[in-house]
Amino acid sequence: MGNSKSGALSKEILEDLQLNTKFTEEELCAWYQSFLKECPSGRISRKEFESIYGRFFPDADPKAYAQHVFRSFDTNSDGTLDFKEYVVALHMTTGGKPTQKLEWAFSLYDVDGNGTISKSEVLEIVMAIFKMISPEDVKLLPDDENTPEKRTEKIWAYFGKKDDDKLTEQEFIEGTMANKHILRLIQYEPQKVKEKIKEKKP
Ligand SMILES: [Ca+2]
Ligand SMILES: [Ca+2]
Repeated sequence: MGNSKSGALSKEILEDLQLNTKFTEEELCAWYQSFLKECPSGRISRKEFESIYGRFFPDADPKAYAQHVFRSFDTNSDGTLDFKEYVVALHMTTGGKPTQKLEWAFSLYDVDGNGTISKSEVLEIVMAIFKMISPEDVKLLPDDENTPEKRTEKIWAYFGKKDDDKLTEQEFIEGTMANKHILRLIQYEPQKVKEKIKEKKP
């Protein structure tokens, strides 16, 4: 933190990031410089994060989803993302091992952070995902998953859970690895929807 003003990444953070991600020292240092240009304070606030997200989804309402993603990235819960949290987040969501992605997905769905996922937490995230899908794309979804409620029912049934049951991290990760339908339903994949549209066009 003390180093954010000097423009150099502390040795400790650098070593930690090299150990926990696939990025090289050169990549991390170059990345840190551009991070500081965008965020001179060395930290991304929730508002800034929402506006960055908004730029990627100009036609949708990604605010609710962005807030959940921000919470899952802000691992020390101080209300800002520092460079380390930012890099770890990008690593987990883009280049990490499947289990790392699912660990992240678990933290996204565990809205209150109590270590288990309830059905209402699944519904909350699925509702946020639906706000990012345009009405035309929703029409292309199968009938039993074209509302947040139906989609949540389907996910919960795949996990074999009753309404008041809870999912542990292990159950969540194992269940999702064992059933690719779950993986598809818990993710937001605009690209897949776009491909479907292409297929349907004459
Ligand atoms: Ca933080
Ligand atoms: Ca929870």
